[in-house]
Amino acid sequence: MAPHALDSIPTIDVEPLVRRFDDPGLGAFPDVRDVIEQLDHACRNIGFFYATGHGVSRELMDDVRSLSHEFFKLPDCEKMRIKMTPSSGYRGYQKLGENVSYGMHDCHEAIDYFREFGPEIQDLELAKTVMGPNQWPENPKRFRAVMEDYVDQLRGLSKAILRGVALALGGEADTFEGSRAGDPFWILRVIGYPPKDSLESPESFGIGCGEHTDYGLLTLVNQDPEIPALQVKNSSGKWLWADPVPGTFVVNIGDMLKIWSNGLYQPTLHRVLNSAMDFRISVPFFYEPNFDTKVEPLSFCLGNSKEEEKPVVYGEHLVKKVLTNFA
Ligand SMILES: O=C(O)CCC(=O)C(=O)O
Repeated sequence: MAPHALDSIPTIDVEPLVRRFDDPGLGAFPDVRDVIEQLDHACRNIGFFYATGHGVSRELMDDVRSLSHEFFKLPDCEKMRIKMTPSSGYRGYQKLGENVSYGMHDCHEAIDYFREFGPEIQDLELAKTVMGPNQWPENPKRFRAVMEDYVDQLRGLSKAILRGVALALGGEADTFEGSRAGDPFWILRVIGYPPKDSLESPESFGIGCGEHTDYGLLTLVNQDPEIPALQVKNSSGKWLWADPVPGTFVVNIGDMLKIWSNGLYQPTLHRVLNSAMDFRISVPFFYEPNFDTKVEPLSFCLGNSKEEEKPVVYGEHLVKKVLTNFA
C-alpha cells in the first residue's frame, strides 16, 4: 500500500515494549500490540516518530548534551587533539564544514564514535577503514564515562524497539538479533551547530546537515530543547519540523530496514537548518546491523514489493558512505 503522507510526526509511548521486551510472549500482550501497531503505522507512512516512555533518564539525556556544549566551547587547539583523520579510522573530531552530505559542506562540527571491533570481525580488509580506537577528550572530565553509559543504554533501548518492529513486520521478536544485528555496529555522533548570526555567509552555509537518509537500522536523536532545526520530508515532499520535545527521542529508520522489509519501511530524507541564534547540540545514536552481515529481504517480507531489494553487506555500505562524507 502506498504510504499515507503524514503532516506531523507521531508520538509513541514505547513503555510496554521496553518493560516486557524479554518476555517470550511479548507480541501477545494487548498493550504491546498497541505499540506494535503504532510502530507499523509510523514506519510505513513517515519513517519517524517521537519515543516517550523509553526508560532513559532525563538527567542522562541532559548530561550528554551539556557535556557536549562544554566540549565545543574548548579552544580549537584542544579540540584538535582528537582530530579525525583517515588513520584514526574516521573517528574523532571534525571541525566546522568538514562533513559533507551529497557533495555539500555541512555547517556543523562533530565528534564521531564507532563501535570498537573485536575478534568477531570477518572482513578485516573492509573494517580497516573505520578501525579504532575511539578518541576521547581529556575535558570535560566525565565525558567518556557518561557517553559510554549512554551508548549502553541506547543499545538496549534500540534492541527493544526493534523487537517491536520485527513483530510489526510479521516476524519473530528476535528477527534483528543473532547473525543479523545481535552484535550490532553502532555510531554516536556528538554534533554542534553554530548559531546563525555567527556564520560568515548564512545564505550559502546555513545547512547544518544536508538532506540524507541514515545508513543502518534505527537512529535515536537527543536534541537541545527550544531550537527547531531538524526537518523531515514526508511522502508528498513537504518538509515537516521535528521540533524538540524535551525528554523524548526522535527515532527514525535507516537504509538497512528498507532492504530487510523489502521496501515496506522506507528511510525518510531529513536535514538540519541552522536557523537559531543559539549554539545547538544534537547527539544521534545509530544502531546498525552486525558489520559483516549481508542484508537481504526477509523471507516473510518478500511479498511486500514486486521488485526485490538488492542485498548489501552492511559494512560495505557504511564504508562507502564514510569515504564520501569528509572533505
Ligand atoms: O542534528 C540532528 O538533529 C540530526 C542529525 C542527523 O540527521 C544525522 O547526523 O544523521
